[in-house]
Amino acid sequence: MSYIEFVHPGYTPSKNDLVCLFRITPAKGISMREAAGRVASESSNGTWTDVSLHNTRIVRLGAKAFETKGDFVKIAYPVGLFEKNNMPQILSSIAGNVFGMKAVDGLRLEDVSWPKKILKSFRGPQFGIRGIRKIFRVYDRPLTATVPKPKVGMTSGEHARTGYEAWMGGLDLLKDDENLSSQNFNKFERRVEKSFRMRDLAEKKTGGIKSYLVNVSAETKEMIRRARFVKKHGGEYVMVDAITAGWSAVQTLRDECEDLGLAIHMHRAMHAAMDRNPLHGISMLTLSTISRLVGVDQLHIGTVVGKLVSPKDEVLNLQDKLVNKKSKKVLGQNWENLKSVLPVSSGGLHPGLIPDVMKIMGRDIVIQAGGGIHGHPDGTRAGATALLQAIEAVMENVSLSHYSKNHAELRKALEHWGHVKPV
Ligand code: CAP
Ligand code: MG
Repeated sequence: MSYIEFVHPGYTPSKNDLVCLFRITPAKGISMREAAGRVASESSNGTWTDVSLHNTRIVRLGAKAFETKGDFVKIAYPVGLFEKNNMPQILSSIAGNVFGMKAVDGLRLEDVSWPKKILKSFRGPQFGIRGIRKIFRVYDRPLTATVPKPKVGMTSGEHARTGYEAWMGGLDLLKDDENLSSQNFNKFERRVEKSFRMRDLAEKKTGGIKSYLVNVSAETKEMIRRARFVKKHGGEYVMVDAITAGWSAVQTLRDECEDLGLAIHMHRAMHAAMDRNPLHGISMLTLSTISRLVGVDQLHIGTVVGKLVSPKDEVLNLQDKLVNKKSKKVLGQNWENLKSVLPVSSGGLHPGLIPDVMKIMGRDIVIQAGGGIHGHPDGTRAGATALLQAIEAVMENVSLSHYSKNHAELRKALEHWGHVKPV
């Protein structure tokens, strides 16, 4: 089949088609129509030359580039091209060789709309936002988390004590950093045992419900062992660096977490290697749909105002894809009965930025601050309290400066960082 046989202007996708939105920068001498045909061909069942085997079944499995607007092209894929519940195979098709084609100077997978037959073959989130809130019995404010900083280097005892201080300061969640796993100075088992002992003590003293996002990222069988260890020690969550661990590993972890009843917090480390270039790679929006399908319960989506790139329109589109039953943004998506994913705002946050974050993202989020808590002049516990006070001020519709008059921890945080937007 020649490339042009994969171009079908005016085709209307069937409800069974998977649809991709690509941004295509054709190579010199290649028209957009030819580039679209090449992308549709290479990502489905074509190749650079005609081949002898050519029958209706094969033709029917070919993708169809059916709409071009500027450098954005929509391509429809028959569901039969894909294996259900097999994320690696689906991505090897729609997000595989195509990125290396000489016919394009740039190619970015902007969004994917998933047909019901594929959607239903994945587990989706176990808890959803409602289920997560039920763990803490906190329904009206953002959940709060902190990562002990320096991100790696503490012993398991120092880590657990930092967690205790944060929980005693009022936070809901302790979180491992993305590159903390089981280094010699902070072995996984020791950290889990000590941190949950501290958690139990903090719960007893505060009367609040506390939990811990334990990073189990590792080789898949080891991740399963670590998840079981967390469960044995009374944990409610595991955390996984899903992009560096790999989607099939996350699918296996998701299956295990169903049996263990553990929620999954997904860190997105390495996403910016794919999504930062507006002309080439895979958008965070696409990655967010994969994350909801595979079934994480919480996902980092940026802050707009913090230290890492996260444009406002992207953050709002991500919230639409993760939270709503029917997403409207970009390609839209009816998520059927798949539960929602709780967005996490993190990266350079401190109390002075909380009003901005909540104004943009609302209250159905997790707010994570690492440096913005442990860098507080009076230490971790005061930093945690200052973060909660900033949230309380927003909830009561009071300015931070006014609220800080009777809240010393917040006042100290504002004196120290003001409203600085870290870079
Ligand atoms: C934040 C963080 C998170 C980033 C990840 C860090 O620490 O722990 O990994 O938020 O980025 O290591 O930088 P701070 P994103 O609170 O001290 O900045 O949330 O955008 O995926
Ligand atoms: Mg981190």
